[in-house]
Amino acid sequence: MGKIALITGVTGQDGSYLSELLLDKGYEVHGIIRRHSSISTERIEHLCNNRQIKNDKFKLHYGDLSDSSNINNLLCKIKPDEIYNLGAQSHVGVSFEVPEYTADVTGIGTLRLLEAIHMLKADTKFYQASTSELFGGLPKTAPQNENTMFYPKSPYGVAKLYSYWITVNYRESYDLFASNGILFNHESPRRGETFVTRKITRAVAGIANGSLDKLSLGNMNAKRDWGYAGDYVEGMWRILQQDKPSDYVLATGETHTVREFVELAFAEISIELEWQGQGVDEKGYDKKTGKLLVDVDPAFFRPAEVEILCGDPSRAQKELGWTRGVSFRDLVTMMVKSDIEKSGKVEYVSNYGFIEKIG
Ligand code: NDP
Ligand code: GDR
Repeated sequence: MGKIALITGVTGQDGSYLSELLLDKGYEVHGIIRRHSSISTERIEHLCNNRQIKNDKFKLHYGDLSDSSNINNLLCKIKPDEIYNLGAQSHVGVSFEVPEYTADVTGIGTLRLLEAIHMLKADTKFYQASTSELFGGLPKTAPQNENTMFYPKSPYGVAKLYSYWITVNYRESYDLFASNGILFNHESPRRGETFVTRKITRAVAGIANGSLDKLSLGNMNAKRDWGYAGDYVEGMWRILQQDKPSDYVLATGETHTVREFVELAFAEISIELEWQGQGVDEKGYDKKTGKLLVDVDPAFFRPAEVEILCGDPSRAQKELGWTRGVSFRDLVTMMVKSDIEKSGKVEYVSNYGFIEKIG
């Protein structure tokens, strides 16, 4: 009989790719979805409506990481072999606006799941979606690996630090199979519209089709280690297939500035940018036409910033046999292409995702 997996955050970027992967491997996949005033299952719609996937293979349940009775009931009912805890208030910038909520869902939500496994004495393997944001504020430590000191720089990072340690603690205290994947940034055409990569690629598509004039960003000097989400969900699964639970960094080992991402994205539509000014006055112009295409809006600066992240995935390469497949350049191409294809009706995402329709 196939294994049963439960995914929190199934409607998110990673939840959708992981569902596909596990269904392909013959799992019965259960996902927790929240009640929204409008439909939030866009990324998994193709799985819900796919006639090839029998109804009993992909099931959704209402729930919330803030509700322990709901979590306990679902675990009793589903009896999963594996739980992937991907649910979170996952936006670093927004976590400064809603710190308490972020702590509850992104931090204590993990405890609620672990405690349910422990109380039910279940033989369930647990994957925690840990993050490079744990390393945050120690720039001189890059490249970061499993032994690098943590120093989170946001309420999100601090909530994830709690989740990291409570996962380790339940493993050590109660012998649970509980592992952390410390994942560096991973993106895709399904990336949320308010994360910087997708914001850039959607804006480039909007500029290409004439529905948008310019792109406004925050800190373009920040450096990130960006990979492709489809590669990273394979790593999550491999982490739970090991003989022993442990913690692994998944990363590309390369780092690039936000500005480099912007330049490559515009190059996809044959625009070369020329930069003038610095800091909040920095502006990017079309080298050929002189048109202003990129500027800086201080509204997108964060109260504290993580300047550089670059992961060292050697352990995952050696022990999990995992490597990233898609290069940085191919990732940019994939995302711009996808947004151009979708850009019949481009919407502009303003500060933290309030959507203003243009045209
Ligand atoms: P997304 O923001 O795309 O998805 C987050 C998911 O969490 C959504 O399904 C969302 O549901 C769900 N969620 C939010 N709040 C709750 C709640 N209270 N109860 C239950 N579910 C909730 O994130 P990603 O897919 O990009 O990331 C997956 C996980 O990995 C997250 O935990 C993130 O913090 C972590 N991570 C991500 C990295 C990345 O680069 N993508 C890197 C490292 C870690 P809804 O659709 O209803 O909003
Ligand atoms: P991050 O991703 O904070 O790394 O968290 P995000 O794409 O939001 O920011 C990356 C960097 O870009 C800078 N930046 C901007 N960011 C946004 N969102 N919008 C802007 O306009 C903008 N301009 C510049 C940011 O300041 C930052 O330095 C993501 C999330 O998926 C987390 O859940 C995950 O844990 C980490 O990646 C690893």
